[in-house]
Amino acid sequence: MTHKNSPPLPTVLAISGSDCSAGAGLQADLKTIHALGGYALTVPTAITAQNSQGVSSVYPLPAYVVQQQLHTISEDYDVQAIKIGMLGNLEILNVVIQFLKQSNTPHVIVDPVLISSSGKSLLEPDALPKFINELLPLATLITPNVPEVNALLEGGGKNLKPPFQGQKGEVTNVAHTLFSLGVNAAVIKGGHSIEPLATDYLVHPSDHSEVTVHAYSTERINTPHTHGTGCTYASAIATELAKGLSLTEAIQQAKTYLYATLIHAKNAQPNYRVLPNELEIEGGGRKGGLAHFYEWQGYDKKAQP
Ligand code: PXL
Repeated sequence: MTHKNSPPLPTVLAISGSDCSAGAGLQADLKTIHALGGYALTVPTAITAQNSQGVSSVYPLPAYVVQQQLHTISEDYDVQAIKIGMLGNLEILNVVIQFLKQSNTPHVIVDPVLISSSGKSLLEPDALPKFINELLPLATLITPNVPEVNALLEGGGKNLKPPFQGQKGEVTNVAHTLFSLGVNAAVIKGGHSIEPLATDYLVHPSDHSEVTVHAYSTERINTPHTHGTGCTYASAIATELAKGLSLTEAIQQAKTYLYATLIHAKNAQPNYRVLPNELEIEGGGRKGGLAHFYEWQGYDKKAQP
């Protein structure tokens, strides 16, 4: 009997830290990649203890445990895109660099997460020079926010004065500086910028050392539930690239997905305990995760944050 298989799913390898609250990190990667129709392979680099109010501790895994996972996966799977988030320390960074050097995966997206929004270090500072000089050039695309752009430029000895604020007029100069550090292409995210819209700028080099800039804008969404937006965005871009979309189309699709997951986030929260400050601060000061499966779970489609 012949059995016709469906085509395989676009296969994305996510290398990042575990977030036990499932808002950010590897769990956000896994949800995003599957919600968008891909298959996620998941290699944790670290275990974090965290909830919607912040990260309390970070435990990087032994580097050989990361290396073994990458080796075993690459023996069996043909990966179309790799998404890299939290790496934790220098030993794990070294393992990932060695892995990328012998991999032929066409799309490598690095989300340069250096510190969590609650202030915990997600990459030990002694790993930053190697992260900049050796990992970034192996990425086909990086996805820094405004503080991360400044941290990368400073770590690479190219800090701008005044620092980058995320405005359109600054983007070309910032792009040239990132390219001088070996960056191949970047989505500079506008979530933390001072512009009225949330505008992200894709920058990549074109002929005659010019910079090509594409802008992607949405209105800013007023919601406290933004935990995992960076992880989700980078994973969504990786999945769309794994499907075969062009870079500009993949970013547009990912931006549209991210917007929908933010708009519906209020209606996709777990049961929280009632805390003493609950009555004073709306949401109890919590920063919950996104509505990754907003299309499937019968959320109120008209609900606004
Ligand atoms: O959003 C950055 C990030 C990435 N990876 C892990 C995290 C966080 C932020 O909390 O916990 C594991």
